[in-house]
Amino acid sequence: MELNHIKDPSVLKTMSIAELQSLAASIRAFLIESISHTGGHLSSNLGVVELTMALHKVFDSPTDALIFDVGHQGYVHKILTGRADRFSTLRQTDGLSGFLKRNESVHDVFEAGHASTSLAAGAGMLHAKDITRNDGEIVMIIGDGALASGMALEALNYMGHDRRRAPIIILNDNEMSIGQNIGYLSKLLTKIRLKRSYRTLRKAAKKLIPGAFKGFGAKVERRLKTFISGHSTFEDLGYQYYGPIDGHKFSHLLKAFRVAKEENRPCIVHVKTVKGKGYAPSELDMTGKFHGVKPFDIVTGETTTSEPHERTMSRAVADYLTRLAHRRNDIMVITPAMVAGSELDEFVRAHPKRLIDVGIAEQTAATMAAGMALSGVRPFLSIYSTFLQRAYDQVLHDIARHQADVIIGIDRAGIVGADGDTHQGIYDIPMLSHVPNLTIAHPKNVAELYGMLNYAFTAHHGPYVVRYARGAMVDVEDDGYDTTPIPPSWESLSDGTEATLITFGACVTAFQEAIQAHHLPIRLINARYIKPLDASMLADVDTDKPIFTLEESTVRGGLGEAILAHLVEHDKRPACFRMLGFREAFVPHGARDDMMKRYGLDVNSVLAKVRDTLAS
Ligand SMILES: Cc1ncc(C[n+]2csc(CCOP(=O)(O)OP(=O)(O)O)c2C)c(N)n1
Repeated sequence: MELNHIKDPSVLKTMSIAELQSLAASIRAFLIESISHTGGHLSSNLGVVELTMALHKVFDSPTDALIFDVGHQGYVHKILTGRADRFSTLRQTDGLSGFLKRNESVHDVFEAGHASTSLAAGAGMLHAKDITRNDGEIVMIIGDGALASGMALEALNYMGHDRRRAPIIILNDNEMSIGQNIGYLSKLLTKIRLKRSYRTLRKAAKKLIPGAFKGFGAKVERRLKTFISGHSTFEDLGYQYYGPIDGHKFSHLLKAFRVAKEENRPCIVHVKTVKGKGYAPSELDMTGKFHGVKPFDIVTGETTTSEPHERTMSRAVADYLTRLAHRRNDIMVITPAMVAGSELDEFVRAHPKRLIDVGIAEQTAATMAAGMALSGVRPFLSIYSTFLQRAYDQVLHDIARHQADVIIGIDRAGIVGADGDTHQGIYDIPMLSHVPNLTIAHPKNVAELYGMLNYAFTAHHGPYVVRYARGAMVDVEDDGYDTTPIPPSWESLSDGTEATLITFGACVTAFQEAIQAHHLPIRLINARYIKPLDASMLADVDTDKPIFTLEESTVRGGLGEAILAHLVEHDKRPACFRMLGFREAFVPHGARDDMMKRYGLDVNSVLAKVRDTLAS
């Protein structure tokens, strides 16, 4: 069947198992081929081909709401809901989103990007049914990684208590988060899977050796049973439990989903899938390399873009930490499930006991860092800007209030590109800049990053935040490691007298080059510390001439507002003050450069604005 011809999931309704299997094979081949060109979330989607098809066969979307947690595994759902023809534009500017989007399809009932929201969203939809009288089912599809997060566990606890409502939770258990899963819940799921094997074993043993489980055998069996008692945990929480089901066998999936549909109390269907199913490099991947991929060669599995060979800021941070941990034994790194994303694999190899991956648990990661710091260890909390949003209270209440010596490395600060609106790193400055005791830095390059880290680890007391962007930074190799510490201060990089431009990050160098090349009469200030402001440099800024601030962040609550407030408070009212950055908008997915241009924040657009102001 031509996948482009699928307009909606009704095509599945009359299909036989053989036809479903054949379509599943086509979908898998299509995913591998298409993602090899565009990049995207490969493994998670390959794992849920049969699962998603079976859901769409048994349930009637959108009357029945299918809520996909995160949404990164929603590609099969997209194909079945008429979007196969747009896959060549996946995650590109103005193209198909890599997550579910309500404006793409009526079948996308709830959007995400951050993990573990599906159960709470479903709980809300269940309550809404009391008023709307909508009688559709509410089906939540969540991975074993996401289920272990606090948000998911809270909603699991909440929904289990109400036996009048009938949420259907589909647990997609592939024993993996991005990389290997961690925590007790993953052990519990293993126990449950073992129980199934045990049942099969017991049946076989009874057939072969009558009386196998009498006397001493019975004792062994009792022991085994106590060990393998995982399933009752879900039952104890109030759910009818079905599983584990083979997630690649249509007959099993269809049967289980039909039973769940008839159930009139909370139920969980535990589906066992293989992450990356059908593509060997992806099936064998234990580190998360194929979870989210760049364009790749299908035969070798190797990336076809040059980017990975370049040195990223994440990599520079990881290299620094790896070397530092050789010198100092009080350094620990904490990450909430992002070892691969933040390129910490090398650190783990070098210092396996010094990295703690807490799973998708940003709040726990932040408070753990505080606890560690107050116990004499120097933790580096490595966290994406977007996911730090989950841990605002923990940063404020546990880290900052205690003046804990935690260094927070904010990865993916700024525009992130293909992941889009749910992942943009443009909210952490407003979120953190008003928090007492925090110092916030953002280097323009690797050398500056190392100078800041040297300062943070050797001279700074209290919490220290260092932000760095996604993408390649090729300026300095490891020899920058011993760079002189850079304490809070700004640097003035050109001495033009007609206007001042204050900014930070990688764009500083681009502006410096453009100002020099075009002999522009602009004073350029590198505000490498967003907090504290450099009061002595601000005292020296010419407020009779236009001042521009530029940040790859939201303007409200950002650096520009802080500078303006400071100047006004110090009786230096600027004649003309323009704050450039993102206004009230969620910035969609697409190439970073495209987005910067679209919002008028690229070097050329900014300099054009400065020129216009000077000319007027
Ligand atoms: C709050 C939050 N933290 C981290 C992530 C990054 N992330 C995306 S998918 C994923 C793993 C999810 O694992 P699982 O739920 O088991 O789904 P799978 O991909 O294995 O199917 C992680 C950590 C995220 N999206 N949201």
